[in-house]
Amino acid sequence: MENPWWHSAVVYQIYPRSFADSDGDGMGDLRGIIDHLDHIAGLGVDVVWLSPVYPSPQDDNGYDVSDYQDIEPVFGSLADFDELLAGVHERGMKLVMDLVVNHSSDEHRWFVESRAGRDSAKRDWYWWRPAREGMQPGTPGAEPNNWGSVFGGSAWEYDPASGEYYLHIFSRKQPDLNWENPEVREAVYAMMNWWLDRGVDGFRMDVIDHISKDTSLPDGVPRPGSAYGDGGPYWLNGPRNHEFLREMHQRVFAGRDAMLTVAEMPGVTVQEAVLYTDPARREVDMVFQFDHVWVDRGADPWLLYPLRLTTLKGIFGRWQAGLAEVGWNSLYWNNHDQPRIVSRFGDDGPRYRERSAKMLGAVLHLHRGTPYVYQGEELGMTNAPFATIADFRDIEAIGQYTQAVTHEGRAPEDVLTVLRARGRDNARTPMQWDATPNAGFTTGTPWLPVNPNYPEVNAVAAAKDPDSVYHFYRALIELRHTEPAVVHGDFTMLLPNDERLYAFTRALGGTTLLVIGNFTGGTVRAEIDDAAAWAEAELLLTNAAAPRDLVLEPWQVVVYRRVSRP
Ligand code: TEU
Repeated sequence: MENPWWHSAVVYQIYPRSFADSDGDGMGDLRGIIDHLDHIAGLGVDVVWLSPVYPSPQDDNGYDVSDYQDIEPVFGSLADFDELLAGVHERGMKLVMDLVVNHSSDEHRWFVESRAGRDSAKRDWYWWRPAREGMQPGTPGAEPNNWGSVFGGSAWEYDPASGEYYLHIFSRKQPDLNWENPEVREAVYAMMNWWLDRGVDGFRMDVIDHISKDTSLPDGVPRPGSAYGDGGPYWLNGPRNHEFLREMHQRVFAGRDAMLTVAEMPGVTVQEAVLYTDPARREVDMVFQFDHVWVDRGADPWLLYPLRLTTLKGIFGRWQAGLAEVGWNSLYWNNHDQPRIVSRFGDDGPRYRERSAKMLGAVLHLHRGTPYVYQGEELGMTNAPFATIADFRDIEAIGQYTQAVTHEGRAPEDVLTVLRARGRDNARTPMQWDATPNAGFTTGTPWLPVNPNYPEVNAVAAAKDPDSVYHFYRALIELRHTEPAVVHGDFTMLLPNDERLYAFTRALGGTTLLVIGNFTGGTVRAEIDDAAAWAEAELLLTNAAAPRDLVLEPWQVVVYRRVSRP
């Protein structure tokens, strides 16, 4: 089969709420995006992915959709959307929408109808269940099972009017849709076709490995120190998940070759990802796996575990090898749920912020797969200085804090330490456009304060400086578009036991690329096979002075190329 276009593509993610505000209400909007399309196109990316812009009560910043076929008025109108789509297409890029159909908002008319009574025609569109046998409905512990919600508290909400509970893996304002019901599936497919017919080029599919549940809804293993059990095994990659995606493919994707589907799948394994992305099975193009962003998590959710580079290399190495023959990787450090990568695995201090941001970008982008750039990553944006829990806006941070501190007796300072490092609001501070007040994001009061480092870290400054992170990302993306070994080359991990250097080769035909990233603030010599020859090879890209004898400066990355003559 011919290689699909997205094998050589790079995707840029926009979180509309935090991107650019055109009307001074403190919230980003579609016209703000339209105004800044040249910044994105200038990077050379191929695809823009928009986080949800649908009408929503914004309980989870738009991941709670109350109407799948319209635009949230705070963001604009369908006319603005069409203009944005045209602007993206004019610049030779594609536009991918977020698809949030594991759950809807509780304010969606489907749920309003479902909630109206036990005999509602849409009752079965969601997961309604009676209280645990022998228990008084609505009393503590009477929930249908012991599952905890991802955002804290029980995964069940009691509805006094009908005496039943509904399931919500995420917030109580995000009831899970019942994919067992064929009417639900048909309604979703119809909506997806409506957007594709309007001209959009694909979907990023939110928690799409949660849509099939074990319908017996058994209790989960109790979580240590928590009142709740782990429902994950019963809602992740459930028995009918592949079947549902194949059906979606038949009803929606078949015959639309120019589109892109990326399935967000927390907890997906390499083996399952091969099945989900095997083109012959006709499910999805690629998955977002989570192993590498969970690398610094451990048994205790409220402890910070330092990065072990060997573990990270083990994870990427496993994914690269597992999808080498069949299937396809996506590559990301950042999105709207992850802390900023330069603060997480790099050094966000003044001396090495830019250099380490470039190193991290290069190491990621030169793997095999489709890279994703999250807004601000191309500027080396950093985590924000959150002082107290009152500084956070994210429902996940607030919900988890309440559960840990109020219900589980954790020390507030310990919980805050983890939220400061991992909290999703780190990714959601407004995009830093220039050095004017509020970083040029808004003329009003931003919904979440701008990171105070915007006078130095901003897009205008980056555009002017040829050595900026922005121009480095541009060069990386160009390399993907011009050097076939970046797209198709075989991947070999080097130095798997080294805690300081991340090194690998990519080989295609007679061309071999060598990538070495220094993950430390010290000088390190790369002791690899054939080092003398590599030291003389063509240096394609670096973020510091050309090294001698493969001695890398702090946070340096080098990309060498050798071409053997036939
Ligand atoms: O995220 C799913 C998901 O896996 C998150 O719950 C993630 O594990 C967690 O936030 C890490 O801190 C998707 C969306 O990307 C996220 O923004 C939504 O809140 C969530 O689904 C529910 O729609």
